Amino acid sequence: MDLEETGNCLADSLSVYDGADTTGRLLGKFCGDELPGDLTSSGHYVYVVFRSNHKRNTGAFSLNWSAVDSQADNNDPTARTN
Ligand SMILES: [Ca+2]
Repeated sequence: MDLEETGNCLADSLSVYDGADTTGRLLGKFCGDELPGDLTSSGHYVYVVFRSNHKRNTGAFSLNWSAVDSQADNNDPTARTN
């Protein structure tokens, strides 16, 4: 990840939402070159928004994703019956 870094990522940013659009919960908004930690969605949708302004081009970003078994992460026995 290498995006222009500004306060509050107002210039260039990568925003990740937990859902199928921007009405989902914001999991994080990122810029600069510091890698965010792992992000986990609550369901099978993640919405990613990349914004860039006309000033100062930097590198780029890439991302990897993988599916997790939600039941393996959930020790609540009542949730397993759903
Ligand atoms: Ca820029």
